[in-house]
Amino acid sequence: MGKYLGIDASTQSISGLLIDTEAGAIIAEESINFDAHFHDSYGVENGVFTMGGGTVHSAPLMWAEALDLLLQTLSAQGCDLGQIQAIAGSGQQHGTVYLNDTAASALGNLSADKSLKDQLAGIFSRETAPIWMDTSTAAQCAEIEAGVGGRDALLELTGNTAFERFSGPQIRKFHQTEPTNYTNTSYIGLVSSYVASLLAGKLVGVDPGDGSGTNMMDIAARTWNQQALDATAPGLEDKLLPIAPSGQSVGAISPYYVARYGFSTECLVLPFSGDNPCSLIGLGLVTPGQVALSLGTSDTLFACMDQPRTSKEGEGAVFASPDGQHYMALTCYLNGSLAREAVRNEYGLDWDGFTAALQATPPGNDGGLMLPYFAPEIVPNVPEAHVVRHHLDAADAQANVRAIIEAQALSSAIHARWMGVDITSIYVTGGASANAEILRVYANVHNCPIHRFETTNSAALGAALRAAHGHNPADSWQETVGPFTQPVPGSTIEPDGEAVAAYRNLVGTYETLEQTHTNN
Ligand code: XUL
Repeated sequence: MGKYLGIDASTQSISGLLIDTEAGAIIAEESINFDAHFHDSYGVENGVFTMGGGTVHSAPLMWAEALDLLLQTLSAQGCDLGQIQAIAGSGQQHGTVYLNDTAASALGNLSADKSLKDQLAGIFSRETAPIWMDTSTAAQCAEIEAGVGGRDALLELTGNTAFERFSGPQIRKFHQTEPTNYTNTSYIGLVSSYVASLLAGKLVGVDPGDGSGTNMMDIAARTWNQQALDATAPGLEDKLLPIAPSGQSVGAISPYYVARYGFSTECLVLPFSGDNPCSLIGLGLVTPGQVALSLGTSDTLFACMDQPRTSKEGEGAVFASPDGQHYMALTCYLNGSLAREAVRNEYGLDWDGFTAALQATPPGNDGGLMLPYFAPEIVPNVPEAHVVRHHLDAADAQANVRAIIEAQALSSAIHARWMGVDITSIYVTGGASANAEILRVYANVHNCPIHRFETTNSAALGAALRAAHGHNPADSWQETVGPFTQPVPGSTIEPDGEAVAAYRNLVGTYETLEQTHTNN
């Protein structure tokens, strides 16, 4: 029992979330927005540099400056940082940070009367860090897949096919385009391990959760895979630290933070993980079969799996869970709110009208189906936007409302099969989760209860819970996450037998329609 800090180093901001496990409550939350504080000094927009040709980078020195500002702000707000027993964190996934041979000693000799920025400006062998939004490495993806014996071989070894944003293809591009700077790089870390290194005052390894997003880690063994490293860049193993188990402290916080912000000398630092793996914990998904669905701009489905199952069709990514035992499946649909709003606008409805349309139409929509690709879709792979209506009158507003929601729910069931998860409950978050009629469709399609979950910052919360568990490893994960991950009281929606049967019949028809109109 005690106080634990979770830090989320994300694309547009760095946030801190402090929990008190005795009270079962979040006791402080603060966020530093990069544009608000550093637009002028670094030139970032939305936290990044958009450099053309799909290249998107950010500034690791800015992240260090922002960390100082975050801790200063928390302390100025009256948070007693001296009571924090452990810190863990979360980082935007895949981004790589390149350090030279002065980094280890600069981190180890931080002086409390100068800022991190003033002391660390010289540690980089590359001033900028490519991040997850970078799509410039298609050639390197193909080369890495070929280098390990093909796409399926990489999938088998690492749990994922090569993605442009993943770290390995980004490292390969750096080696190819800046060979001297690559040679002068002593250490390559991820956003997560870099921020952990700042706090620990020493270089910290990448954890399995974030290592899974590199195309370089053996997903089952949770160690770097030599074959994948060889296919990525020469001498890479010498620039990486061993994978650091997510739950094991890497040591106490650097004396810099003790002197400057009043942290306890006993405060432990745990390895940071990726933001999605941390969200898995922050949403309470520590048992296989638990699934969370975020209904946002895009819709994202997260699941806790007992095995590192993979999708040959590229329906999703697989990451090791930072709980140290399980795996996380992540599937992202681009046509989330985007498509719901497109239908709402097309028929001139407000959200009440949208809800009324769902209430007025029967489950199964009398056979009317829609393929809702208002924008190109990730899952299934649909490169060009196109909307298909099947036994559905385009003039019938109410039937079209039901069709878009049923399409999204049916697609979420079809493309969750690769996860091999027997879905027992779904926690739903995000803007559209406020709509009980939408959730009812999901309950009936998946034939399981749906619970609404009000998230704050699930990645930072997950990080704080990881810190708590790392400090109290004898507690079960369920005990650790339970008090912080309860559904909204009264929000549970149970499936209805008749509607479940209607969808059981419809899912095959939808799948055939989808296959007819897509590449899958
Ligand atoms: C996941 C991904 C993003 C980043 C954003 O694969 O690229 O979700 O982690 O923070």
